[in-house]
Amino acid sequence: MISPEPDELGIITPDEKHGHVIIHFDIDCFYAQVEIVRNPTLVDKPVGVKQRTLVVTSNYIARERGIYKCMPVIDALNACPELVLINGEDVAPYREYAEKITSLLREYSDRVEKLGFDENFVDVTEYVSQNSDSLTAKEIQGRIFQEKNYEDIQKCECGCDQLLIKGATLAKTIRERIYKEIGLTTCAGVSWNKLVSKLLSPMHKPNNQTIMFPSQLDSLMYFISDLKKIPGIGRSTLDKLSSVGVTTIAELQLCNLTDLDRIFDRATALRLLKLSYGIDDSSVKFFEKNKSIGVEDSIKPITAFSQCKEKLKIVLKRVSKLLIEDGRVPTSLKVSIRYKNNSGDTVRDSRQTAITSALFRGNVANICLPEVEENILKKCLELTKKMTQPLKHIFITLFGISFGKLIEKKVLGNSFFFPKNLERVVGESSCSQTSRISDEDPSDVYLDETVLSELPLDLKNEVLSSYKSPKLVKCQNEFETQDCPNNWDPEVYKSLPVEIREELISTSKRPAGETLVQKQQKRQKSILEFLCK
Ligand code: TTP
Ligand code: MG
Repeated sequence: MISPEPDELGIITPDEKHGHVIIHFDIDCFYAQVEIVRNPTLVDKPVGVKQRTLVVTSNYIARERGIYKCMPVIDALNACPELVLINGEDVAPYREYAEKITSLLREYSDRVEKLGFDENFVDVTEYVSQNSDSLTAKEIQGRIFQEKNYEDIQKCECGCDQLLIKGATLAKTIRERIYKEIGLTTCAGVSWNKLVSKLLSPMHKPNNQTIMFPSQLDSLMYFISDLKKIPGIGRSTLDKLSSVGVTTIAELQLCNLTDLDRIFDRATALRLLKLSYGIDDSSVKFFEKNKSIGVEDSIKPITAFSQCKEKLKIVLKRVSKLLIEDGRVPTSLKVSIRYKNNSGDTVRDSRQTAITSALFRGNVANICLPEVEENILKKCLELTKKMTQPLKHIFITLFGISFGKLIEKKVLGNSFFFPKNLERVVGESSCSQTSRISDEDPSDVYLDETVLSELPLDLKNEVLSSYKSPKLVKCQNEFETQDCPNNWDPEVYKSLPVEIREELISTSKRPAGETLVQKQQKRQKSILEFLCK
């Protein structure tokens, strides 16, 4: 053994700070539960969800009858002939439910990090600290790792135990809400770091939660034992470790950094050593919307280019639904195909192109309009053509359409201009480049330069020529979804800070303001109608 390096080994001794409360949520038999919520008559039946030839998950009744994840359909039906099998190849409903859960979790923290479809980390430290009194419970909710009595557990000097206990109360409350409001049962792990919470959450499946305290960390890592169970240690890392005879957590703990330096860079070596001790200082990431929205469909082979449009249309309809739910406007389009190349190998390819957000006329829901749909299909076909042109024979077995570079609708982004008496509001909000607008002339029209620049040239000229002397302004901030009073443009209203909105409401009640606003709204309506022609 080579001598340890004290500075770095100092970092990996189990003395990390325990100031955080991190909950890992995992939905029980996710796809199967969603199917049961959608069809409650299935509740007492063994239910499996299949994709192609595999049962990708099943409810716990089916699991008791021998069904396991990714079991071949044939074997599953042999093991449990009464199994109700549901086709789960369309993942849209699962996505919808996953999003419902994420948005509920976001009520408790901005730090909500998705892990796959049905798992989320939530850093609830701030919520727990701010709601400490209401989370004080007589007893610890859920189970304690290894069924210990809290009284027998060595208490941590930093006082984090109480914070974690309150975190467990919160985890229970959240799980109850998910069940009541969305209909799904979940498991949860409560601890001070992501790794430990993730390792704890499946310990009492289904519909339960597990908490652990820092003094139990060594026991947890000893109990887990298998390196494969540590998230963040993937196949290639496992192979490298096994090449030097390391296959268990205990063996990894015995390594020193210099041993690991031979096969990993220093940062990776350090991270691995820390993980083996249950130390994970990665923070829960801030919630981030998906970077792209897409759907892929396996299809019966098609052998002529003329058949592509019909298939692409089906995929486009599905992805459109997701896009509308999301609400952001895409500015890139990608088409993927799986096909046989000229050597007869099945391969995948994709091509993408930029699209202008003006295509959607300010609202992504317009993707359903026949002419918009047709326009996008045309682009999809062009991309498909680029991929299939070199082929001697067409043999396509999958189509995918994905929209990317999604942008939030900007302030005024789909209203094109705003009522003049918003000028002060605009000045005070984050539209810093907006010029101050005079109060005097009610006939003034203010057009959003950014939106205008996205229009095709002919439309842009038409808009500009429709108004005597339009003033161009640039707005850059993005809006949150909020309620809007009847007499205001919702998109503009949504962009404003709460206090400004309150002021706005009172301003809009003044008769003089009302007339001006109404005038401007009329104008706004007409321009929108003009654009929707
Ligand atoms: P998991 O969380 O692994 O499983 P689960 O939620 O069904 O069951 P558990 O109670 O053990 O948490 O996966 C989440 C969903 O992902 C699952 O419902 C179906 C889907 N899935 C696949 O599509 N392919 C796969 O190979 C696996 C394992 C899951
Ligand atoms: Mg799950």
